Amino acid sequence: MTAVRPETTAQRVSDTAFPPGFVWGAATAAYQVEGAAAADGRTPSIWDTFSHTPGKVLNGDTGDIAADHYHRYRDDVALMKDLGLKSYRFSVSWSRVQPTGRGPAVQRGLDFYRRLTDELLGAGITPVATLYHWDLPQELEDSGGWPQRDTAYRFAEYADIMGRALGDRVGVWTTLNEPWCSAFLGYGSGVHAPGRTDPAAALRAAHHLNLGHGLAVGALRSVLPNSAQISLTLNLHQVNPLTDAPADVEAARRIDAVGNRVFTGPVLDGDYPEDLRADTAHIVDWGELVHDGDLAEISRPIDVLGVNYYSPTVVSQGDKSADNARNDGHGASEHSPWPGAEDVSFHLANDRVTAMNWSIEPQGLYRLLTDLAASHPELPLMVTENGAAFDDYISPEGVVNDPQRIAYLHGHLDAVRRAIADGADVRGYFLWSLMDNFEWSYGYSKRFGTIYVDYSTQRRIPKASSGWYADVIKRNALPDSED
Ligand code: BGP
Repeated sequence: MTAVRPETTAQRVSDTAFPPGFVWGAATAAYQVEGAAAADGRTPSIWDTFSHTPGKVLNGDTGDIAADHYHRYRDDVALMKDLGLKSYRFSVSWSRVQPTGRGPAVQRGLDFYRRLTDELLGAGITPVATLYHWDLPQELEDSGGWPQRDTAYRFAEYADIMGRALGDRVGVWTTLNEPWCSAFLGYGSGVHAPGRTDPAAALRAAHHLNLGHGLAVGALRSVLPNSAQISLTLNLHQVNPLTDAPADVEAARRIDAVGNRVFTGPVLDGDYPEDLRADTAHIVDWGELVHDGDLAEISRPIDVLGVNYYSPTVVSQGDKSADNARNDGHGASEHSPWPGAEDVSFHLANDRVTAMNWSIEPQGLYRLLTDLAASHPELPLMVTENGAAFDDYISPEGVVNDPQRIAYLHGHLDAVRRAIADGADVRGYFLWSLMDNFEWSYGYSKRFGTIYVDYSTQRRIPKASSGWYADVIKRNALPDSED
């Protein structure tokens, strides 16, 4: 029997509404959407090399053409305007603006981002620029990549170039997107570019990504106006032990250390956690890796923390099941992306899964946001990615119905709203993704967009979730469940 809750209209509104000025956005990343891989002086990044290496990406897909956003950005901005987006989060292709990763910038590359941001501003959409979404210039990888300390200094130089080039029109900046993936999938499990499988290199990469972030914050602060907002986006793992058994709780601690606190420790709290150093002392010499002064650079204050969330992480100790790699959600490899926690097992949180086989659990996002608010109450938060892949297709009537995505977004936006109501300072939400795109090692097989892309014609078809999201944006509130 369903109980009728005695609610007033005012309570019902506050049960669905977001704070005034809440930032409604959508996100993409350069290599996933731009295409034009060799246009206007761009040189290969590690993702060009990796995707052109047989066997690395499903079906041999590459980002050579992708969604051709490089040429179609005007039409795409018009679609964003139709959606009513307040903000668009994109990333800059480093090798498009500084092909060798060193030295002077290429004007034609910078001009693309000038045109894109002008178009956005003209449409009343606030640009949010991410400097690094995994696409290191290949030349820098050839010199050692992120495990090499110099790469952090090269990144700061590139940040300086971008700050000078776009600082007059971009007010919100993110240094790195999901450095966990860059370090541990790129250099640990090898399922991402550059595909190395060396746990020591992965930990070294993590430190140099942190250092690059800190140096880039310094570089950006010195060239941007005081009003600029600078952030870092992390894919924090919302870790839960499978049972209360001490061994499972210990497994959760280890994954939290090498999945989360390896970044939040130095960036937000000024040091690497002792337990992380101890767990990985047999893999890397932290005393040699972390130089005097590094932690002061890395912990420079940021204005907002970007949080990407898709699914929770459930772990247990031992009992290594065959599903281990698949269930950690990060792709199958014989090599673990979890240095010092290689024997931890991963489990689905429930069997309601997306096309990525990631459990759908909105409460994980609520917990992540409220836990961050409790541990770092002064730090504003922004959900910089959330969304889901489903097997979308064009119906005979020519439309794309994606009710599962609508349900996913509704559940997760409600989790954000509840976190705000319970005191978390969440400033905005960016749907991943604006449009279908190159989903890394899954190629074009996974569709995350709220806009469908027919890759054979590059035709864009807004999915049903687009209309739903546009309505949420317009009302600044979720629909009542009976809507
Ligand atoms: C983004 C990618 C997306 C998607 C997501 C998954 O930054 O660009 O395409 O893969 O991360 O994140 P995670 O692997 O952390 O769950």
